Amino acid sequence: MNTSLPAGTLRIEGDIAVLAIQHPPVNALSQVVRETLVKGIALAQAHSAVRAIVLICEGRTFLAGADITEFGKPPQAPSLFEAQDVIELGHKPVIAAIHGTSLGGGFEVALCCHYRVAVPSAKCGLPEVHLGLLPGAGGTQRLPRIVGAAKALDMITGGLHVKAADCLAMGLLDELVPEGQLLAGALAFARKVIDEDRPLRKVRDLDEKMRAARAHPELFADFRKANARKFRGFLAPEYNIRCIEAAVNLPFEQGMQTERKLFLELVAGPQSIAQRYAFFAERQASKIPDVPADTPLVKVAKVGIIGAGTMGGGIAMNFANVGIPVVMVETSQEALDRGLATVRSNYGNTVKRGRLSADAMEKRLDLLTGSLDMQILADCDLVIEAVFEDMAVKKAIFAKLDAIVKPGAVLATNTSALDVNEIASAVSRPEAVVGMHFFSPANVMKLLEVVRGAKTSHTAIATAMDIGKKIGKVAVLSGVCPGFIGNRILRARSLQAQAMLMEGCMPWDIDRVLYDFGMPMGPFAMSDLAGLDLGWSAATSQSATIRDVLCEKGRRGQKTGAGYYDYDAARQAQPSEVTRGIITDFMQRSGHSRREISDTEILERCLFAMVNEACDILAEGIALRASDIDVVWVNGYGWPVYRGGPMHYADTLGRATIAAKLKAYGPLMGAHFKISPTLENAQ
Ligand code: 3H9
Repeated sequence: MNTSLPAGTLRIEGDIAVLAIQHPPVNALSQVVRETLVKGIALAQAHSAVRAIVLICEGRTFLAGADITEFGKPPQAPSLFEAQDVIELGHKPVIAAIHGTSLGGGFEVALCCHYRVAVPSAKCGLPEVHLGLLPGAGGTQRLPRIVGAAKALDMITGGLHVKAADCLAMGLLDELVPEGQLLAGALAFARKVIDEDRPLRKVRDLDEKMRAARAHPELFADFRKANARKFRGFLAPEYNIRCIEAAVNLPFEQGMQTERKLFLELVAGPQSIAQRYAFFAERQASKIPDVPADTPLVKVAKVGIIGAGTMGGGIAMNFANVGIPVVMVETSQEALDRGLATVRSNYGNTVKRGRLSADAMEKRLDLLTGSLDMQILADCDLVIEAVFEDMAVKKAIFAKLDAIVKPGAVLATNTSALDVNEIASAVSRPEAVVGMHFFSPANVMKLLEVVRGAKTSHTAIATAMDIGKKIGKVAVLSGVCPGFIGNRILRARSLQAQAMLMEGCMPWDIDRVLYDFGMPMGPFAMSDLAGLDLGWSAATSQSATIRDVLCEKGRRGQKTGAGYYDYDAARQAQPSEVTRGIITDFMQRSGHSRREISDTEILERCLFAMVNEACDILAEGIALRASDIDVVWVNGYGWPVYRGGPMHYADTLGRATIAAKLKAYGPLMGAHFKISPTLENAQ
């Protein structure tokens, strides 16, 4: 018997009912899915022949969570709780059959089922924390009852997607069934449940693991302390911890009430609103209006990288990590050996930390080869140039590539600021040239700016965006301008920060304000980390800037033990009297006098200058949409995601308010500063 439901079907096969949900793309728990669950389970329960129910999903995944687009809108019946109760409190066993990702509300539904089976490739998790939320459908109460409080803290505050084998080991799954045979495996499991007359197991009734946690109340304080740095500024991790504490200390129903109260507070708060915005902004960034989704792609089976320095090596690791062979080309054996050794040592550190097996490391290293001969790049599908920022050098390399690399390949430059059009002018096929700007360390940072030149083809853009996703990056399209989206905005901030040094601020005053706002570090700490001598030359330096003087004195950043800050042996930064002296001297020489600058002024001038530049970037069409700018700053520069990004932040304050403030700062913003027309005209 087959019954059609609003988002799926109920099929009865002898004494087993199969409720199959179908709600593309990810089977999110929208109103129709909840209705389907309630109706489908109730029908199966009412059917006299049915003795067990299998809940399965069509398409690429099991239920991937609540429908995030419904948050903030009036609730529509039935609620998720109703659907869960129909399952958990029903009188027939329900078996969740999981493939793809069972996440958030989707996993919370699975936890209400009496048994759970999955294919080995499946993953389960409660990732709500990444949306500034907590699992609000019983996840914080049920999960610890199976895995214990300590593991629940890790899994929920980390928002981890846990592999099926690990879920099985923790008791979250009852059985793994062969890949590709989920339905057959789930039916066989259901058969066992019926034949062995297994009980209706309800997670809510488990207490053993909670008793064990009650004997160690210090667990929570220790966890908070150990993770204080990681959770800095975020509200959701703390709320998740409180819920798990409630699971340990309170009866189930009371724990559920705590969870509900804290969930409602989070979902209405500014942090979750910003993080949900960031979730959709990231997905939006991959869509380019004039590059259709079906644009033919170059199949990237082999990658060439020119330059085995820090950047080249880091970029190469991204491809080896996903099984794509990479060849790195250098000009000297020494540089090549050094580059390959750095990659090996980076992988070695990951193995030491237990995040990669030695076997997997060797497999990745096997995919990485080196050469001194550019001819080796002839059969590459994608070549990425990652040498130092010198236009003449880059053009010479591209001219050579043009003669060597097979037709149809994509030729990319990792420049962080140079004109991609000029680089493309060195080849006879400018349509193949695209910018792929990775951020340092390139094997870690998630952002990839894909830079579209005037002649870049749709295929080159689509291939760069697609391969970016495959190597785990968040790719954002930028037009050509100095610094592209990210560094151009960074420059606007740096100009204000530098100007304020001449008005009486010290680097650590400015860094502190931006750190307290939620940035991982301020501009001066960042310069020290990158190295002050980046783009600086001892031969031409004439003590014209504070940086010049610092570099001339050998204070070139963290690597020399001193820059804007002094560094101790553990690389801890300390305010520096030497730097203070240099700045004071500069102020006197240039006739500047000191004035009191408030933290508010520091913050506003830095951030509003960024917003202003971002508005120009948008108006010029360098960024496709405001949210792309936010994606760049969140993923490439550590803008706190709970504040959405500079453009989202501007909208929360009101663009007109920002324009008014900028006008009020007037000449302080600098002789060349102009309020962006879009900001000026904002209502
Ligand atoms: C929750 O469950 C709260 C409960 O605890 C409490 C409730 C009371 N809703 O990422 P993709 C869209 S909170 C709506 O590109 P992939 C997405 O926008 C939720 N839409 O695919 C995109 O749309 P478009 C907890 C969603 O294969 C399309 O689906 N769950 C949702 O790379 C494809 O997405 C999560 O946090 C959603 N929940 O990755 C899981 N999910 O095509 C969030 C996706 O128009 N989702 N969309 O751009 C994910 O992590 C990934 O989407 C997933 C698939 C891993 C599932």
